[in-house]
Amino acid sequence: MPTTYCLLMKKIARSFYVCFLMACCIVSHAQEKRPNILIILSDDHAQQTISAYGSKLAQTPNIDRIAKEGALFSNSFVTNSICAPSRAVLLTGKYSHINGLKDNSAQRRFDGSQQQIQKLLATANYQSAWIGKWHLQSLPQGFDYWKILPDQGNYYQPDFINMNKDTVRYKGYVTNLISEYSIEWLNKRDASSPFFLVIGEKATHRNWMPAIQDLGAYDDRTFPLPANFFDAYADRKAAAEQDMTISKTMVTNSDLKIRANYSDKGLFERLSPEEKKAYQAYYDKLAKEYDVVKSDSIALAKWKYQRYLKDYLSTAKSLDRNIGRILKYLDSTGLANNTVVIYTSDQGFYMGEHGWFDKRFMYEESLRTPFVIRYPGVIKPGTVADQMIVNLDIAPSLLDFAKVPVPADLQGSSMVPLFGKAPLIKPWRKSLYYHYYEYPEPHRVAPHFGIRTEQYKLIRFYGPHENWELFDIVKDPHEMHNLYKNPQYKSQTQKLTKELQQLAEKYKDTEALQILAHETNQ
Ligand SMILES: [Ca+2]
Repeated sequence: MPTTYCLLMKKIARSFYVCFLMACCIVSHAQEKRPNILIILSDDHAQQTISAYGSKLAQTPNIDRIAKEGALFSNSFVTNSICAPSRAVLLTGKYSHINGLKDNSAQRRFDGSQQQIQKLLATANYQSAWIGKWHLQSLPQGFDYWKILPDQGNYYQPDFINMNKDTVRYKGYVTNLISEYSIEWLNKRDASSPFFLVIGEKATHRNWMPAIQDLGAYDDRTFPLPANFFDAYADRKAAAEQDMTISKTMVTNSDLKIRANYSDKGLFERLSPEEKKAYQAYYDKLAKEYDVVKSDSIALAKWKYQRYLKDYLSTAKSLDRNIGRILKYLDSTGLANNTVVIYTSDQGFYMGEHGWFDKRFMYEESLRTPFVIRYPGVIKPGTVADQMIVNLDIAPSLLDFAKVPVPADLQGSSMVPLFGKAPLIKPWRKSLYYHYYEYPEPHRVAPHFGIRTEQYKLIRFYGPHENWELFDIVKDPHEMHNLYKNPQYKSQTQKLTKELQQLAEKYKDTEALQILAHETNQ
């Protein structure tokens, strides 16, 4: 009996040991397989200015490198083309009407107590940080570390809010500082668990103040004017009413820095005496050019367009250089092989199309946003994916990469199946849903919602301009011809309206559904 008892105990002990070893093996395998995740999220950086997207305006070698070593999404979009709401979509994987942050107003604070990507990743032992532009009014919640710019932040000598809630002013250029603090955190993190880091860039937000070394970087260029620069907005009431044109809205002494006031408080107060000297020396020369064209409205608009592009692209130059710095850090530390790197922007931007700067409209230039992603060994280098992705898809994709279950209330889809390792279980979306809210200030863009398919776009403006717009974006890629009242498109319009209704139902957008219901009852 004792012998049998001993043998039995030995057997049980051995089984436990084997189970223990298996469990260890599973845990270590899972940890080994869990990649680090790094998102570089810029602000207002248009696809039209990125060479990986075919731009001839500028070279962006470091963004291009991510695309070349990974994948470029040629059809990447946002759900609400404006700064703070886009960040809230990234964090929650939910539309603005669900996560609660519909616009940039200071009164509308993001509710950080809700479910967010960093909190979900923490369940798989991820350490998380957000460094740089945040813009959500309420302070970050659920991150192990953060260091953020207050509101929009400053380009020179910016303030950062630290985790002890102190606001401290730092010496330097914002894009360089954000890289420095990101690398500092990467160096000091606990290397035994994977990381999730968002580098929130201020560039290329208005008023486009380049680093001193990049002043005049594009002075030898004359950029081609977009074909629809002098758009008269026929049959597009909301487009006619906006206040975001280069010719009228762009401010000469702040946006274009011509005869800027360097002594008062304001946009230029943070420049050091040496930096002020460099700015004045550069922009004073341009004041003479301005004086030559200022009384001719057409010549002035064209001149402002050139100046806008030069300052914007010069600001983007530092952004791309700093992306290179982060990529080099990943190479030199050996982290590159097990890190998902994403470069994207909070939305697209107008580079003179329709005569505009800024964003907001559901038209292509601001609906689109760059999205390139690298994950060695998983994403085949040089992949170009043409499926329609939206920023809603980022959260579920990251969870998928991290092998964390995706909660059912997330409204996007994981892009991971698109990388070709596994067959698509369900067909990818053929249409996307959009809803923009902020009105009237600052740019008087009427609120609207709509649907975009591979060929058509149907938009319903409401509030000040009850209006429908329909575009054939294959035949009319610049969206100049509103076909809504064209009888030839009647059945197509009916089909799209029905699909728009279905998407509003799917995404639980009650405000849009009420507008559509009211219309049907009339
Ligand atoms: Ca933005």
